[in-house]
Amino acid sequence: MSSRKKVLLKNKNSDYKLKVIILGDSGVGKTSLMNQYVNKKFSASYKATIGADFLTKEVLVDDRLVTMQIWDTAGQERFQSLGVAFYRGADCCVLVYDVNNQKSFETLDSWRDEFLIQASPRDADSFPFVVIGNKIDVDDGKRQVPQKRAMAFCQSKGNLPYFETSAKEAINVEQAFEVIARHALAQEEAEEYTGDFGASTIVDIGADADRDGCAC
Ligand SMILES: Nc1nc2c(ncn2[C@@H]2O[C@H](COP(=O)(O)OP(=O)(O)OP(=O)(O)O)[C@@H](O)[C@H]2O)c(=O)[nH]1
Ligand SMILES: [Mg+2]
Repeated sequence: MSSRKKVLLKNKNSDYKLKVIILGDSGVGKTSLMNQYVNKKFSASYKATIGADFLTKEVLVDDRLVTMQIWDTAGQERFQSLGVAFYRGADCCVLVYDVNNQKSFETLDSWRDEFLIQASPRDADSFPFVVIGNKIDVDDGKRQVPQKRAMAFCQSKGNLPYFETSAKEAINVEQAFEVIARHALAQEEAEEYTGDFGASTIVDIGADADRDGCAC
């Protein structure tokens, strides 16, 4: 067994810090999704987000403790850029629309483009986006975007994971964020291995540890 093993050692508090950014039109439920996920609360009253705000949540991803910093942005300010610094270092971008609002679906692409311009990730094609169609609890008759159409969009953008949720009824919210965390962690690790080591250290423990019965 001659393969050399590389182990990524993190600093003492060995959490991974993951930055997740939620984008989408005003009123689609970005704040509600974040509140449902982090605080398990839902409010029916609408209070538009101003600028951006974040909540953190610690989660286990395959036995690794990660801290997700979830940034909720204001849909009303889509053309007022939050600035390049805000997007920098993002590990996953969540694109939210309202399944009962066709326009909020049609703007997903421009939210995605905007993110890629601002964040300018090293590899735009592989950057993890997750798409959420929210408010599925609303009367079926009011639905404007068929699931098939949303799935076709996600497929055309490189097979993006797609979830239909209700922040109100807590449907699929946990599941969506679990996948978001997983993709964000994979992205963070990929970035570290491509040279942005930050406070981490790569230790090459070599082949010796694998060798059977030979101390040389
Ligand atoms: N029925 C239903 N209503 C929802 C759901 N999610 C959010 N809402 C309602 O939709 C309205 C807008 O929700 P927000 O979470 O504030 O929307 P937002 O995307 O954060 O809006 P901005 O901050 O303006 O960008 C509020 O009245 C929420 O109560 C849902 O899953 N089902
Ligand atoms: Mg909001």
